[in-house]
Amino acid sequence: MTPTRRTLLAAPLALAACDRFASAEPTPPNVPPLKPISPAPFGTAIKALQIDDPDWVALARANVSQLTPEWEMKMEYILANGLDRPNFDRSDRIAAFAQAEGMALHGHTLIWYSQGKEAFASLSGAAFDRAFDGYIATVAGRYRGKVRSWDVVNEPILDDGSGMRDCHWSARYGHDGYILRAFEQARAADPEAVLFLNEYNQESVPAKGAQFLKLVERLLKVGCPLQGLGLQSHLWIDIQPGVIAAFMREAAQFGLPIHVSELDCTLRTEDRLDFRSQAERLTAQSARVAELARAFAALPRAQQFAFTVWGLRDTDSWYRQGDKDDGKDEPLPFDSFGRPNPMAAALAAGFGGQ
Ligand code: 9MR
Repeated sequence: MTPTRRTLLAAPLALAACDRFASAEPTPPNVPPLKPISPAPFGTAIKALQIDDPDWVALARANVSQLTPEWEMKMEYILANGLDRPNFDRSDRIAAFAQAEGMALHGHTLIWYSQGKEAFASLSGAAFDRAFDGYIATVAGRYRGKVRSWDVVNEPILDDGSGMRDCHWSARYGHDGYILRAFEQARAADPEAVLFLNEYNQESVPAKGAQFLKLVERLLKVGCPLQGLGLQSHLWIDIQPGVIAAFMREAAQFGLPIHVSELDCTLRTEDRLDFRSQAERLTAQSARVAELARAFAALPRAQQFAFTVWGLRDTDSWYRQGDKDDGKDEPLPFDSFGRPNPMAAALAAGFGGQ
C-alpha cells in the first residue's frame, strides 16, 4: 500500500511512540541463530579489528559459517605500500581466524574499477600486463586452499545500466577483455576456488540487471571460467515488491551458483518529505528482506552458494561509519547490542518459506 501524503504528514506524531529510539523500545524479536536455518552457508563481512571484539566473535560464532573480508583483501589494503611491497597482515589474520573457527572464506575482491589506479599509474604495455597477472597470481595463489571462492571482478557495469564502466583496466584490455583476463588468471592461480562476478542493483535497476545477464552470457560464450553470480543485494525499503524475486529467477537460468553476497537494507530514503516512522520503515524493510530470503530458498540446492550479510550489527555497517552515520539506520540483522532486529526475523521467515 502506498501511503497518501496526508498519512505521511500525520505519521511522525502518531507513531513516535513506536520508534525504536523512543523511551519504550520494542522487545527484540525472538529469532533462532541464522546459521542453522539458512539453506546455504550464512556469511558476514568481517574487518580484522572485529576479531578483537568478543561480542562480535560470539555473535559470529552463533550465526555464521562463512566470512568475506570487507576491505582488507582489496588492493586498497594489499597495495597500500605499492606493488612492490604487498601487505597481507590483516588479510592473513582474517584467513587464520576463519580457519581456526571452521568458517569458510570468500575472497573479495581481485579486480575492481575503483581500486588500483594509483599503484598501476606508472605502468604501461608489458609491464602493466606483468603487474596485472602478477597481482592475481600472488593474491589468489597466497589464499589457494584457504578460500572457498573469489569475487574475481567487482561492479563492472554502469549505474544506469547503459553499458560497461570505463576504468584503468578496461583502458588496456577492453570492457570484456579485462574481465576475461582476470578470470583466466584467477583460474590458473587457484584451480579449486569458485570464481564469481559480483554486482549490485541488478534487481532494482532493470537496465542494469539486463546488462549483467548479457555480460554473463557473453563471458560464458567465449569460455570464461566464470562459475558463480554475486548478487550484492544492497537493498532499500522502496524497491518494488516482486522485483527481487523476479531477478533471482532470471539469474538462476544460467544454472550457476548464486551468492547473495553483501545484503543490507537501509531505512533511509532520498525524499526529504518522507516522514514515515522508524516502525513503518522497518515493516517495509522486513518485506524486502523476506522476499530475498524466500527467493534464495526457492533456488535449486546446487545453486545456493551462500547468503552473506554486509555486517552483523547495525553499528558495523558502512552506512553507520563517519559522516554517513545518522545514528538511526538499521540496515543489518542485529542491533548495536547484538540483539536480533526485525531484519533477522524477516530472514528466518523467508528461509522458512514465509
Ligand atoms: O563496506 C565497505 C567499506 O568498509 C569500504 O570502505 C568500501 C571501500 O573498500 O567498500 C565497502 O564495501 C563495498 C564492497 O566492497 C563492494 N560493494 C559495495 C560495498 C559497500 O560500499
